[in-house]
Amino acid sequence: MQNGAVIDFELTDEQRLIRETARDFADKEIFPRVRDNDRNERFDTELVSKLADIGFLGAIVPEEYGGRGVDYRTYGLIVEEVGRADSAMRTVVSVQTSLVCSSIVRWGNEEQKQQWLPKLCTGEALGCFGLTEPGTGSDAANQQTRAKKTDAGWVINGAKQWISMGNYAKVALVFAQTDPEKQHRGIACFLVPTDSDGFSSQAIHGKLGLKGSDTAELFLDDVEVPDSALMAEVGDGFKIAMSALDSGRFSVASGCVGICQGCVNASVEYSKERKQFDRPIASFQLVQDMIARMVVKTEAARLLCWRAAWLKDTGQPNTTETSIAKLYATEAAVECANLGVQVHGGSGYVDDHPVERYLRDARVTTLYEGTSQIQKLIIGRAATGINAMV
Ligand code: COS
Repeated sequence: MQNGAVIDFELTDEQRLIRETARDFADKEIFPRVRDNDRNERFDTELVSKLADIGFLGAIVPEEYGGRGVDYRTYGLIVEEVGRADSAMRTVVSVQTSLVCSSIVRWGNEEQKQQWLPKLCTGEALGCFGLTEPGTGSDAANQQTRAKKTDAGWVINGAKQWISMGNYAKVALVFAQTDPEKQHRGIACFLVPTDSDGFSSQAIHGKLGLKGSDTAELFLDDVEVPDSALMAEVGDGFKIAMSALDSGRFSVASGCVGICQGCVNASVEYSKERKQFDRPIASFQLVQDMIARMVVKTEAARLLCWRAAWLKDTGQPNTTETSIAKLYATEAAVECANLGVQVHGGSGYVDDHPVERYLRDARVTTLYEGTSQIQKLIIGRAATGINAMV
């Protein structure tokens, strides 16, 4: 503990109210549409607009730029509720808020903030985060996209892979290498309007889950941007990416708490209704074992997220604690969803119940925004002082 700050498990009245609003929105607006969107692989832009209208895109952005100015604890509560209803919509919230908006808030100049944040918060513009490439995943510093200085600004060439909202975004944060010899210290981050000449995208289909989410490959073919598109300094790009992921991993983790809670809720309800051997299956010890395991994982994941949020809200270093929350919550979501299907038996294998979707949607969370293995290496490095990544 620093500065005499203490973790308070009580939510404030405002936090309770926002959580109730988010819960209500999730139940009334998202849940009724999620199965159809999932079945039809539909990116529901109307629902995205509703998320924006209620203030859930860019909630942590200061009010002067169109956000709600809430703290991370409150943001996490919103993300949990959205994630309980639909991970595809939760991905929209996470990418827009954590990867895009929080980067501009922290690293953008006044002009860039004025240009993009109000539009991102109202949903007038979606944003995407162009870090991962076809050949560059965990080794994020090894960017193959190149940015070359010209008299008029910069020319960018390269490709980006697995980019959420890449087909709908109006602005892309594009990470590009300016001088390969400088390695990660040569990377720059650009705010690239997606209607720039030479910028194109292609949808990626055939995903296991997140079928209601838009996923794209981006192509940058001699894309010209002015100097004003550069965010912070040349060479700050890697730090921008890592700090964005500090926020993004928290958001993914909070969404996974929502998946875990959704599995508990669905499993408790189903097991009390479903009868076998003349008794509700909830009365069987082996079913209660599965439910108890889900409950414990849910609570533990939530508390790890709240700890990470508290560190962020009190301005303390939190990269390791965010990785701990991300690792635990994402693995917990996969385990809870798997247990949820087991509690539901054959009924859990079809989409009349949410658990099969939870399982498919949870699976990507141990991959994106840093695999579980990357989180372990970050945690292991912090614990031992030895970098096992080189
Ligand atoms: N915030 C700000 N700066 C950070 C930071 C953070 N959270 N973490 C690291 N940095 C800075 C460091 O301070 C260091 O700065 P200097 O160059 O001034 O020394 C620089 O970034 C390099 O840091 P580090 O040595 O930790 O980098 P590594 O090359 O060891 O990082 C990992 C390797 C694996 C941690 C990183 O590449 C990573 O997170 N990979 C996963 C990428 C990922 O999550 N991809 C998913 C994309 S979104 S779907």
